[in-house]
Amino acid sequence: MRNTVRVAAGVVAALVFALSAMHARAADAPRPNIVFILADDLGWADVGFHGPDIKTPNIDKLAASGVRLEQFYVQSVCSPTRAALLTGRYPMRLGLQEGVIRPWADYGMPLSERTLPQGLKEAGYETSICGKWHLGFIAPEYLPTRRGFDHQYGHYNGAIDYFTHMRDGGYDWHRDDKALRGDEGYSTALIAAESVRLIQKRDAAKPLFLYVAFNAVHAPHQVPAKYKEPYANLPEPRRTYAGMVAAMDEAIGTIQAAIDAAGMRGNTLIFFSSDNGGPAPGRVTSNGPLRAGKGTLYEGGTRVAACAAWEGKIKAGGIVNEPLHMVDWYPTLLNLAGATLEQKQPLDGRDAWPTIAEGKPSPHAEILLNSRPDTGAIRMGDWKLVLNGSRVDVEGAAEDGVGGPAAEKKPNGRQGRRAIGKNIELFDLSKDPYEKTNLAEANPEKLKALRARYDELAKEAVPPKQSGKQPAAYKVPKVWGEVRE
Ligand SMILES: [Ca+2]
Repeated sequence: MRNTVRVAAGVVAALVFALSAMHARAADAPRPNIVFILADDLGWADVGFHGPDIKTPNIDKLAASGVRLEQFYVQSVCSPTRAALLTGRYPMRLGLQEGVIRPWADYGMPLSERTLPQGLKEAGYETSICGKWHLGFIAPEYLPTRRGFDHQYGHYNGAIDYFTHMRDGGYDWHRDDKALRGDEGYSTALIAAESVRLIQKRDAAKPLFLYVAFNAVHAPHQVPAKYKEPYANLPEPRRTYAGMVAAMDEAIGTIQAAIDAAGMRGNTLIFFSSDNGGPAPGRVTSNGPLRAGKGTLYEGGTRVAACAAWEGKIKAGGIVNEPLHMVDWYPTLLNLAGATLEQKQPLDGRDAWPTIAEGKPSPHAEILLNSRPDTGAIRMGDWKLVLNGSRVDVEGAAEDGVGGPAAEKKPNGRQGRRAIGKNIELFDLSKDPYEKTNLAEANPEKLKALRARYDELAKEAVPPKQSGKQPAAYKVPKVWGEVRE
């Protein structure tokens, strides 16, 4: 009994200590402005700091002013990565582990989720999204201004037309979740112009969270001619794609210039990455030596070019070689903002700030790259288990408009629905970063350990939601503001 009391007192003391530490942290939090830039479908080697084909001086400059995250993971397609960022939770917990949210989807990111902008707003931030949402629009409650953003500008869907801003018969260009006519032009330039406006017109009494989610460089492949002129050496469609990357790089330069002009560089954390690996590698994008591309769980689908900069806080010219995942930004940013992490839903993300700013090891014992009924992957240390890796996220890649999914040319087996466990691959990324040698048979103990942890996590998945095929009677949701005649 006495021992029980002593233990209980110890627990209380520990709790009091933890709470006071948390409050101290909140009071001391640096509360930087946050400019979080996400490219869409950019290949790993399609930034200047990874590959020779395409010049990206502004992204390179940003990377050189901070650290490159060389083992930064995302989901293999668009909507799941965005859900991971905004919730800090693996998409399998949200039913978003398969495909993307297409125009006719009858679901969105579950309303029960607390979002990153909600947390930042609670901590006193001004919150804005500029660009692509892609997390649901079936009803007004699913729209950005109802999920924590003070300001919204841009589009709800993937694969919009860069000039007409149409998707499947619907006009998809909005401000503050109301249809916006009159902003004509190339979407990449419009997103940059609005980002600049939001920086200039920010409420100076509050720190700013600006989420810049370009539709660039996702298909359809469209760009004003001047941007592709320097790339006559590249065959189409890669030439046009290179021009689209150049236009996005220019836009990122414009945003950085606005940050400098506002005198914000010293108290602004800037992040840049792609939302998934490059589709159709070799034809449209380049993932360099990484295996496969968008829609797959190999490195070419899930490891992306990424960098983070904050003058005076992140050492310039550094490289972080520790594995991190998009879910980590949720706790990392909320901690930097002095916001609370107390919430109903448990997080998968871990605070990555000590890894990024102080060179500490990854906060993860493992990273779950995805878990679906027919495919999945997990990384533990340098080891990676891929289950049925020949299965491509066809629905996620179907919006590419580049002739099908982003499979490699010779996957290990046929594509299609197959029971998980028929095609098991184990890689040692420390010796084999390009996933060429399957060590599953040679390392049964390692295989068993990774499989056991994978199975444990997979049990926590909820059934995947699916958009399916476009219904014959499809009509643009009224919530877009303008419906098809
Ligand atoms: Ca994407």
